[in-house]
Amino acid sequence: MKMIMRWFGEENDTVTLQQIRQVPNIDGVAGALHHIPAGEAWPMDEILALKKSINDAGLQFEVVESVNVSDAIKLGSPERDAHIENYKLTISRLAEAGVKVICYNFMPVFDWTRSSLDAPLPDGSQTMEYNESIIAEIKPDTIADYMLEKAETYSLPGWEPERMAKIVDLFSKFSVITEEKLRENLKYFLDAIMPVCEETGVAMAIHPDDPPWSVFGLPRIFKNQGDMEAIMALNENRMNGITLCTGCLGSHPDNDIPAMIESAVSKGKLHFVHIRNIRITKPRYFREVSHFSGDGSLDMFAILKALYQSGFDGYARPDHGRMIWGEQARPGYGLYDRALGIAYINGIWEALEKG
Ligand code: DNO
Ligand code: MN
Repeated sequence: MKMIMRWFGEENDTVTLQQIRQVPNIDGVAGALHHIPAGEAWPMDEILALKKSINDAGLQFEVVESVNVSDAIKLGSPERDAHIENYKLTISRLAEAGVKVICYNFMPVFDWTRSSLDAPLPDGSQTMEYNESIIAEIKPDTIADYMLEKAETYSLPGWEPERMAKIVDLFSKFSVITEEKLRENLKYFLDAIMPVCEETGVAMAIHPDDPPWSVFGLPRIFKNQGDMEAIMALNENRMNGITLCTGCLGSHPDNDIPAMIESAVSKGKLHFVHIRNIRITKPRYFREVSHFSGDGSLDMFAILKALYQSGFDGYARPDHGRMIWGEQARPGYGLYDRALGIAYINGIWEALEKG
């Protein structure tokens, strides 16, 4: 298992590569060209510049998170073929730069959804929280207003001000897309890109829907093991694989994370793992907590044991962390709590290896 951290780039991250380099057992970072809109091809010179800055800090650049999939591809609208051609170009260019895994998601309109980005925990730290009763209040026809009102303090990925005008339009377009149709559109995308992945050795790793149930009435197709199996079966190629996010899938108590790990690894399709713990206090209400099993609802030892025993040899990263010790960073992505998470994972892993 290769340990990495997500890094948003010099301009977008409060954490430096030099700091990341000092985390024990760190191999590299998952990076991305965040300013390139979904649907466009990533320029080779910019990919190489990103690689160089990462390599110069003594770190590997083998995972990209994310090359975002455009709304046209998710909707299956006419521009999708042009966007897929661009995606294929990006895959080949990333392969040339030494990238092995691309993490992406197929969630309509938004990436992960939370009701608060800085909920207080009893220990005085801040964390992200999901409270269904707040989310349920937000209806598709009022969501743009809600986002504008919150824009100053509360900006989730996908909630960028420049997207707001498009949001209402996107909601109406996705309102006619069933889960079955969305899955078909994912298959269309995968079938088109798999030959390039096969040829270049780049694995695609889809991230589950976060939270793993429908929000704002939008269709969701990666919520549980059944969905995961269906996605892996959409295209048999081993390069059509999974990012297993423990905190995301684990926020639904029915999801058996060790079983999902075993299944995906046995098919050679687990390429990337996001490791994080959450505490569920009532259905559809959870808070992100430290990685320590005792702090949350997930048994981190059982999860790591499943990875170890199944012979997982892909990439792993701590997912979100709490904001601790007065750190100011983008929600979920401070240095301190994620570094603590890695140290904890390292300890469990060493114990597993040494029996
Ligand atoms: C949350 C994060 C996600 C992830 C994207 C992948 O759990 O891991 O924001 O990066 O969904 O495309
Ligand atoms: Mn994740």
